[in-house]
Amino acid sequence: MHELGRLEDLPQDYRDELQRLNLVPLWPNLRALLPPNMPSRHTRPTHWPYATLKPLLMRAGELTPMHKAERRVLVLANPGHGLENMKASPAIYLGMQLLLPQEWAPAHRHTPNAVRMIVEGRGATTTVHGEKCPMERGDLILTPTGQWHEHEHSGSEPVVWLDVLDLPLMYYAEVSYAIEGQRQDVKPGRGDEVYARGGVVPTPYFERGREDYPMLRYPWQDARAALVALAKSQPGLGCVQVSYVNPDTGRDVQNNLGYYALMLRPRQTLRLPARSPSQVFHAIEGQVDVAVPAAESAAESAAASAAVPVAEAASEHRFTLAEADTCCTPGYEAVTLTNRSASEPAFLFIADESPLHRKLGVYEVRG
Ligand code: GTQ
Repeated sequence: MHELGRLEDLPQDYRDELQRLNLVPLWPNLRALLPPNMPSRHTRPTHWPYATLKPLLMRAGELTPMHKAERRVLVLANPGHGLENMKASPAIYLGMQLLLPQEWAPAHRHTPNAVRMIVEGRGATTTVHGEKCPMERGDLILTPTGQWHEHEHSGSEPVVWLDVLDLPLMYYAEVSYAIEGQRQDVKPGRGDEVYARGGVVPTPYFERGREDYPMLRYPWQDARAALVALAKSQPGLGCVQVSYVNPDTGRDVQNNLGYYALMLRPRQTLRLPARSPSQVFHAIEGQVDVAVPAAESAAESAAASAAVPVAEAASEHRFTLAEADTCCTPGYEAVTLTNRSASEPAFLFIADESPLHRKLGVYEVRG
């Protein structure tokens, strides 16, 4: 690939004239915009241990009352994107949210899609679109775009959950905003009861009544039971994983981000192939080693952008995810997961950008 002309090669008066007229020559920037074979990625493999995060979150509970926070959240920000940009990856925002007993996080709705993965505590509920969803460890609760939601807590211990939103994408597209609202009226009925059994769903006699998001709460005990049954039924299956889907359509549960639960058998090592989407891993049960190999291409792209020291980009990243820990990995890299236990399975919650990549037509598996 031959070298292209640089900005410095152009006479100053020409450059000044271009700038005055809001014009930019492409060729000095072409390789940065369209790097050979591999996109440049700002997403760095990053680990947020719960043991170090939790005391700071609890301190936020003392320092900042609810009416001064509205949402009491510490954002898990990827340093590769700049902490102030509050992204875990190009499309994924992660936040750890704390609700203390008797607190209420007031109703609002917004354009970004959100989910909650409950980390600890009991007795809190999230009311989404009039449906009151209990929050228990490992449950996944959806807050799809535009739907009213508020969180309240009538238990006695702090409740913590992981928020996953497509906020960076919405913000980038200049469509991110929120509307404040009143306390919702709770309607009877729960999607997780209606859709409690896989394989049978309510018959849609009256299409008009059908909701885009028929199920808002995915109880952990059901997802876990599905994984255990899958592992038992298919002893040779390497990747014991389930996808969170819309039970009426079988498709991804939300528009842009995909959600999955993975079981690793005792001592199992699983190599996930290099695929285009960035991923987030959260340990629900067990301890899991995560390895992202040294990437030659990352070193090249870092050298090209000079944003990251080459040594850092080129080194292998290894984390041990303890229970309630969270990490993220960049796209186009293989990820190897190992369950450290010789006797117990480990369970991970995964979020990724697959639905978005499929819509963009850029979803890739590189092996
Ligand atoms: O709970 O509604 O972490 O609106 C960020 C924005 C949580 C929420 C976040 C939000 C929420």
